[in-house]
Amino acid sequence: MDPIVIIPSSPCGPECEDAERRRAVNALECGSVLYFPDLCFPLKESEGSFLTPAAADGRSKNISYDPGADRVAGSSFEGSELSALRGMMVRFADWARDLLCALAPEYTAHLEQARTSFRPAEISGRPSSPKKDDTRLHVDAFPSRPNHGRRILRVFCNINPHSETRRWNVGQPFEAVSRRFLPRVSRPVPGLSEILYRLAITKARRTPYDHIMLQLHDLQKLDDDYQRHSPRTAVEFAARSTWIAYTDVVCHAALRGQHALEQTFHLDVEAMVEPERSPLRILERLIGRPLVADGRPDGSARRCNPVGLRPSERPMRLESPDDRAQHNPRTPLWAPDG
Ligand SMILES: O=C(O)CCC(=O)C(=O)O
Ligand SMILES: [Fe+2]
Repeated sequence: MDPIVIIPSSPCGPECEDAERRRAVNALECGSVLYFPDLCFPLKESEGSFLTPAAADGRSKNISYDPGADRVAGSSFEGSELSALRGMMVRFADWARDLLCALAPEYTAHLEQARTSFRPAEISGRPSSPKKDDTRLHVDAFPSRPNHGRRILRVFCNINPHSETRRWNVGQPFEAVSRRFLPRVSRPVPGLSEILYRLAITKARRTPYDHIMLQLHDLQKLDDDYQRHSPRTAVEFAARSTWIAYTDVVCHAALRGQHALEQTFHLDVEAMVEPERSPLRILERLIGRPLVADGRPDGSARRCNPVGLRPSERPMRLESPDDRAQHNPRTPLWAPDG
């Protein structure tokens, strides 16, 4: 798998063959970042004035637009300036959706638009706690927004007006990350998912999948040795370029850069061309049990059959050496929440 796949032309253009499009979607689902060096969201001339850190209120990392509430948060702007900023973000959200639909028509009916974000601040040198620090390698998982296995698909544009690149590191494939950190994933505290939901700390109940993804995110960011030594590829995304990634499997760190737009979409695993590439299915294969049965909206359980795996793919038991001393070794460390 290539960490980065460069797409020289727009996927919407007539010059792009269907076979090329399918190759690109396959690479995306396998965990590559699709990079469009010659494609970018067109800003209006008047929107150039938004490209200043002063556009943000200083309290939040990014300015965000919530399509459900039709509201911008995290900006210092007011009145007509705020409306114009909202207009830019709504246009970017539409542009990002059109791009994805042109690239992957099979996703069209299933894309759920989540937040849009505008990032006018320089990344490097920004103070942050290690868990919130996106300059450290991580896969994305949102603490307050459990997604029950749905994919996190994101479109980024570098809209820097001074030709400055945005620098990322892209780390190991998701399965390697999982194999490294799963043995350290602790059992969820019984009942915690329900309490967090009732206190409105989370927008939905965390499923076992959400618990594991959050732990992978935190364990990665908190592991200094991993941050220093794990394999990675450095990438410079040029000014006026676009990139797309499933950031729940692409291990990434954003090191440097200023002025970007980002649009998040969610997608059901079943809407993928190859659902087996999803982090949900990869984790279920490694662990040997369903991980969202509790969280499925219809309450149904899905079967997970690890039969037929190669020896290297045998289900892992989530145990740490400490737990082994205290528990029957046949008891998995991990058990359903509740
Ligand atoms: O701002 C960026 O370039 C990416 C930061 C990041 O890790 C994220 O948004 O998940
Ligand atoms: Fe991230």
